[in-house]
Amino acid sequence: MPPGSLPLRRFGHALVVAIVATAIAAYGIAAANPSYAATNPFERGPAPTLASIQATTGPFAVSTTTVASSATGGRFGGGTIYFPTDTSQGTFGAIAIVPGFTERQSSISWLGPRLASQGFVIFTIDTNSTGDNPTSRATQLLAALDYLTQTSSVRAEVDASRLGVSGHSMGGGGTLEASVSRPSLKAAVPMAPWDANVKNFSNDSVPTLIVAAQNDTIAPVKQHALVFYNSIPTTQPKMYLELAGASHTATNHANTTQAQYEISWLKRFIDNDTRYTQFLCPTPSTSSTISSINNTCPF
Ligand code: 9J3
Repeated sequence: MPPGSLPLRRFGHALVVAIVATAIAAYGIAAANPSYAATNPFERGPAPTLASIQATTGPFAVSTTTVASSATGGRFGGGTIYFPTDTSQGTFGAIAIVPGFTERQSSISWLGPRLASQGFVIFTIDTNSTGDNPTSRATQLLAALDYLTQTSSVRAEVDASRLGVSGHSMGGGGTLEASVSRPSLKAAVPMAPWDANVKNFSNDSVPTLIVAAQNDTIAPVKQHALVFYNSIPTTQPKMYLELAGASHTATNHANTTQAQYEISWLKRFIDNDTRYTQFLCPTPSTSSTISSINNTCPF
């Protein structure tokens, strides 16, 4: 027997002992806690149903806290954080949402309680100026996420590795631009996106749900939403949801069609929660509220 074999064999024994010990420990945790699943640590809330994703309020109670514009160092215009009060399940994924040209938080505020009550931290923001362009809105969205995870009073409740962005109109253009700037984002939801400078998002790798409005005369889909959607590679998870008969500001007010697909999208890609895949794949059909719908299932 070569001289080196004994230490090697000893090391091998130690490794086996370690593996067995780890397996016993893992089994012990699983046996002691029936909710411990070797599946998805980011899953939050009960198994979804069509009724639960269409409901105006989800299973989590929500509180709010405001961020003054004076607290941001000029990086964005302040905002409102909507957060689940139950922290017993661990941290939550989070998204920042920015309004459009001339708009303020009131244009997006319905999404705060709607999405947070499903188990996300939602930061609706104002811009420094209501005239800021999409590129500036992108920078402000990312600054808001940094504020949320590093400085805000709820930072301990936010999982900084599971973040997303959303916005309306110029804020939707900003959402797409922010995705290109920060590919580590897990999801993006541009709403009636408008962007005159950037039309090609072939370098966007963030799973993106574009919510478009069929009768949008301010950001016509053939010059904006559809162009952006088609420019994202078909190898990426992406989805195009066009609200039937809707105008540019359709997403400024609560609507069930947007909510059910947006909740499913955020759950699937921010929480990696495949319990929601059933609402996204196979690609849903058009309906009385959906004039066009497309995506890159499976996911
Ligand atoms: O943010 C938006 O609603 C886009 C509106 C728009 O057409 O801006 C033109 C300057």
